[in-house]
Amino acid sequence: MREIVIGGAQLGAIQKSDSRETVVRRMLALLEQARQQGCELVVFPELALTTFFPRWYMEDQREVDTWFEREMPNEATRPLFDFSREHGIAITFGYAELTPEGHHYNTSVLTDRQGNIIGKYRKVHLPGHVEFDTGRDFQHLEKRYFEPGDLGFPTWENQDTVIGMCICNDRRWPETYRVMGLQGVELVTLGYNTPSINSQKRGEGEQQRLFHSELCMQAGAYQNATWVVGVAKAGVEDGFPLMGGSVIVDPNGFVVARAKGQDDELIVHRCDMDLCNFGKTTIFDFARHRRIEHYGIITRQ
Ligand code: CDT
Repeated sequence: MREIVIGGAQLGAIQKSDSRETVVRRMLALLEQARQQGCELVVFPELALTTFFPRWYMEDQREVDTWFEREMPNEATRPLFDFSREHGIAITFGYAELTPEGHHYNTSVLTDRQGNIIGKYRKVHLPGHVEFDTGRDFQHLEKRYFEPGDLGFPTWENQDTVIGMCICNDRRWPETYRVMGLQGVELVTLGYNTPSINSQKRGEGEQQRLFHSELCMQAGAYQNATWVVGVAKAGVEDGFPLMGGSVIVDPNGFVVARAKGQDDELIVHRCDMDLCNFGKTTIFDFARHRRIEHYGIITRQ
């Protein structure tokens, strides 16, 4: 058996005024819980270090850049990497990345169990809009502040497992999972910040949003015979509610762990990577069953 004890470390709300140091202390408390429960990998949400700042319209690029990290690890986040190294727990979390060349990405990193970064992913599917939108109840300005990721959907082999990452809105696109599935992915980790209500559609509330979120992750897991661990930043941030619903989904598409609340909360499951083998060698044996001559339209404009 190839087992990894995985923790999904849901974070509750982070207010605009909360410092990185405050948030990292909360993340360390979750990591300590994870250590006590024997976790070997802990998954944190998208933009884990700050409030979900794309809800705020900003015109001054200097102000925008205060939400970005220029290097990783940095002073504020180093304790996470130290904890990883000291206790042999791999971690993955999301943050806003400002590169030395001046590019802005919505990024996540993955470490090995020695606290070394072994993988980086930059969010490909950026939802929302560029300019202030008076037609919405609140803003979602990811397209204003980030460029689409330039790394594709890579996978890494670590802990005897093929691991890939995606971020939030990516989980709604079947192509995300399939591109990693074609690389033999066995574990997809992702974090999200999903508003509990639809800013453009009155009446679409939390229940429907939770349903769509799970629907996508369960389908992605089943159709690619992979574990999927999806972790929320939840709770009410400066008056704006984000849904919870962090889950661990097995390669048959079943939810095996689910967060109960909207605060900092750890969900844990002992994940057997060999559970991926059956689907990958039978109904989703891509080499035998895919009919790519009929799929060309997917990659045309
Ligand atoms: N962070 C993120 O990608 N959130 C989106 C909200 C979409 S509404 C503009 C999501 O897909 O959950």
